[in-house]
Amino acid sequence: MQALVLIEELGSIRAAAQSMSLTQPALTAAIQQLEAELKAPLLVRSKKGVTFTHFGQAFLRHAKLMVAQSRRAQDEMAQLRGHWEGTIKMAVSPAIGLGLLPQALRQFTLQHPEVKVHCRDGLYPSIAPVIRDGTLDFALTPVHRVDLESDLVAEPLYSSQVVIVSGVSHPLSRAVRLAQLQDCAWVLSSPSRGPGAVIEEAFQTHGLGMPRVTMLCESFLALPAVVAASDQWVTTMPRILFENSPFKDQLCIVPIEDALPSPLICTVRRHDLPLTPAAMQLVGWIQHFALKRL
Ligand code: TSU
Repeated sequence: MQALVLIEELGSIRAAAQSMSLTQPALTAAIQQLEAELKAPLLVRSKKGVTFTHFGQAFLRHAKLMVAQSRRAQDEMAQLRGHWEGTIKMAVSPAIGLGLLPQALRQFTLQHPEVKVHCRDGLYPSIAPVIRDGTLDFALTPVHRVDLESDLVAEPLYSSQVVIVSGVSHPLSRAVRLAQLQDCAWVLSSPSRGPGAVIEEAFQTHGLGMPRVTMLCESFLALPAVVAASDQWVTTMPRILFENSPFKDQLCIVPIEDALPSPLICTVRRHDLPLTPAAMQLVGWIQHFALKRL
């Protein structure tokens, strides 16, 4: 099962075998044995590489969850015995990555230097599939509570502050009403249902039509640079991203007086996969620093 998960992740049987310190023929034989047991072909091998059959894709969903469960079970047993080792896999939103995470990780790694932390960028809902399949232990991301899928649970941490940002020479960089920004070219920082959609919500609340979205930029590394490079775009971003942007001197906060929604940042996990003791401690540090902000 682990091999199948690695084949999908790494894109080849050879790479998966290498990463498991097996020979390619040994791994191929193991997969053939599994296919015989399941009476179904899982993989199609061709010159272009390896792909999953529809049996393979269905089986992979179970395999991912079982591999993740087994990792968690082993980590939990070790941690309950007082051996603080294993891995925590999580995703964070930009506001968390720049705000609470550095302090929380500092405390956590002082306490548990042997626990590996695997951290990636991610926002709900795009991150939901990898929480659902067990790849991630949890994500720290804004969530619309009404929008949360029923197999996930979200515990609120704090509300993120969002600002409207343009390049310094944008003709409407001093606008004070949302209505003035109605004809602007907007860069959305996430698809609808993500926190970038706060601007759509704000326009609706203020009785305006939908904003004119000309670009979707899901890279928070690129977003400030893209907006800074042009005098035609406006966007929304968490205030902390603006404050810490290397392009800050080419950007400005548009001083809109109409209220903008504040995305609620939550810890999101599968409802039936409890956190390991180590993951609980890391979340505990994040909650600790979230409370100190309030
Ligand atoms: S954050 O979740 O607070 O980082 C966030 C991301 C993107 C937007 C608002 C807030 C637009």
